[in-house]
Amino acid sequence: MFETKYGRAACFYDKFERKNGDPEVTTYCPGCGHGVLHKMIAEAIDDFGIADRTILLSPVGCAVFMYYYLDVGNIQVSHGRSPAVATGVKRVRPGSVVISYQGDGDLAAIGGNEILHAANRGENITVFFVNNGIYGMTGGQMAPTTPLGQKTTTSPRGRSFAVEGPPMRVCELLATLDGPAYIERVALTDAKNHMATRKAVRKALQNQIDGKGFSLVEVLSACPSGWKASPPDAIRWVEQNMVPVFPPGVFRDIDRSGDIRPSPAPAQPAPATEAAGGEAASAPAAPAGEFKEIALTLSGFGGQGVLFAGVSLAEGAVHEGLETTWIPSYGPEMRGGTAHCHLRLSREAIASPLITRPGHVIAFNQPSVEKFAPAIVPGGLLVVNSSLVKGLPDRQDIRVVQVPAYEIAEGLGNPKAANMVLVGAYIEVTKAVGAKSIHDALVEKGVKAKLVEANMQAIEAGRRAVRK
Ligand SMILES: Cc1ncc(C[n+]2csc(CCOP(=O)(O)OP(=O)(O)O)c2C)c(N)n1
Repeated sequence: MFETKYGRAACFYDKFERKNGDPEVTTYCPGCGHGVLHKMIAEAIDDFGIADRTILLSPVGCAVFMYYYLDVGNIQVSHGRSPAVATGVKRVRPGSVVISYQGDGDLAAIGGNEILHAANRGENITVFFVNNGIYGMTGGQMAPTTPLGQKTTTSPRGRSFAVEGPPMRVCELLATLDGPAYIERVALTDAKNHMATRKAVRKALQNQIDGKGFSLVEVLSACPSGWKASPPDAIRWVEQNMVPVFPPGVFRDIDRSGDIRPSPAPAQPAPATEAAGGEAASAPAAPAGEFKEIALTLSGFGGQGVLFAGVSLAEGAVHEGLETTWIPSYGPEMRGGTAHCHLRLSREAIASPLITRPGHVIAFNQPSVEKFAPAIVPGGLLVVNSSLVKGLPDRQDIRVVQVPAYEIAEGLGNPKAANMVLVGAYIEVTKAVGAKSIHDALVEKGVKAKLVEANMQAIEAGRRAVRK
């Protein structure tokens, strides 16, 4: 009458490929709750047929490598920031099923603020909160949820009300907010409670699919290694010491679909991007000026004016009404360290300011060529300061423009303006931004008239150099 099936949920990878790891086993210790919860989540994903639209946020903590196990969309988030990232992901991809998976250190300590506000906003996401009463991964420090009396590496005499304060009950706390739709606490102890956990996992995912709103399931879970107990003893410890402090139960179960943003039909797969490496970058083959988006990296050493060159281009682009991002990156040195900045100039909203494969690079010195030229997308552009750059990359698939920026700037009697010579050469080749826009933006920003004039002279000299 019944058929018993054994096997792994389909949304687990066949092999858990990772550096220095046995691909047949996970990173979890015997008796740990993480693996059991992963299994329940994976089975629910299979049964609901949502693997292709599930986006799983792996935490910092013992479950950090979740992306090695579940074959879904995976994002690894900074410690505690998962509810904020989940909010962003869900809002731009409302048809996806977004899972924030967090430990008690992650959710209740460093990420206390994020969870509180995501819950209060009633984000239509699913949060699985693994409460093992300690920081497992880092060796068993006290967490906000450590029960009174429990000895940890940072409360060696046992947690006391007077010194460390009492444990925090997250479900009860969040249930005081109006935002959440569903909050339940379960415990991975005996078979009955395993079944309750399985049911809660499914309900929390189904709620999101149905657009009912914020759902959180707290899972009381054993940490035999962190507690220095055998797996059976650790499970008994959950029953005897955690359950009385954190009673399982449903703290909220309502339908918030009328109050929150509607969840439309499943998101379509993202269209293929035009640049290599899967990154939206400039369309290098497009005629000058006819771009949809440019991903540009400027790089040199501190003191060369790399960041100001980037700012001038960015401000000019903003002046033209382009969507623009500018991210600087530099060492702590005042002079002589490395300095780069990454710009995106786009006719559409910019998905991410990060650039790993630039379409265009302006290299102010030789190390910048070594560092960034290999990453330029095929068909891209490399503008080099040939006053300093003698070795060019061995690439036939990009265009290289050499500009003796120092000599040109010296010819103007202003060697410091070599950076703007390179800007001039760049805009002449690409028509990315008009020289007048840069001029007007600098004036608007309150740059002194004399400086604006000197910069514009350098820009014009750079333009002339490449026209020749
Ligand atoms: C910003 C930051 N601070 C601290 C750490 C160190 N760290 C790594 S895991 C962890 C605690 C995780 O504990 P928990 O969320 O309870 O997860 P568990 O390992 O118990 O599953 C900490 C503090 C870090 N990686 N990043």
